[in-house]
Amino acid sequence: MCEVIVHGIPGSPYVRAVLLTLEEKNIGWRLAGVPFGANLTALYGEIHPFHKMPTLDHGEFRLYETLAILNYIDRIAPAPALRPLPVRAAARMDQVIGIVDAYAAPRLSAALSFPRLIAPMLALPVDEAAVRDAIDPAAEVVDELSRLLGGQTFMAGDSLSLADLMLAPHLVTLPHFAEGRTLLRQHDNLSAWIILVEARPSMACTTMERLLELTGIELLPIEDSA
Ligand SMILES: N[C@@H](CCC(=O)N[C@@H](CS)C(=O)NCC(=O)O)C(=O)O
Repeated sequence: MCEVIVHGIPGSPYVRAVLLTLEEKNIGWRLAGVPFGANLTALYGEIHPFHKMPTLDHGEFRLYETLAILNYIDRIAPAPALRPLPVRAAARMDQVIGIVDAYAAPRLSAALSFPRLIAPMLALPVDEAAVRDAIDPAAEVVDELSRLLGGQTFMAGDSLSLADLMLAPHLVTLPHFAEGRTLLRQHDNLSAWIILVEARPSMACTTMERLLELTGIELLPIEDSA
């Protein structure tokens, strides 16, 4: 198989979803690390026209949009299958992936995990009022994901699917800060899901710490890295 290169910032949940999928498929990958903020440069615009991440290079083939990338990986490496065949399980997987992109990413990761976990590393100021205002919208997302998970083991049923891999990077951060723990308090099923997913070797291989080490990127206070 041609070399697989993923472009993105270590710590980005979307980037991690792609790396998790590659790991679950046992496909080797290299992270072309993008320093924090460097996605806004004209140079990076040649890699992703909308200056987002991730972008995947597979040989000569370049692809962005995380869902497209996850589906592509599942097609080029069919085992283990990460897209369920039963129609309703597949629909649930697609629904959860849509919820992640539309609601979990902005309301959980951008509005809460970023100011609580990443901003301090970059010495960025935190708008406490904005964090407070973010709690109720975040709770709507967590409540709904918990309702959809119900008594199932994984988001789309009994086996791991792309829905779990897309969602995991946005939820596993919650136990690491007070507001996140409060959001999970009423949802034993989601807490159990987080423990189950966190135990996968793919998660250990894709922590922000490991990705920083692999890429040699340092998280510096913004004024020092400018
Ligand atoms: N719909 C896009 C969303 C990608 C996205 O929002 N990525 C975040 C990374 S977590 C990003 O690039 N943020 C940087 C920015 O907005 O400047 C996808 O599925 O790939």
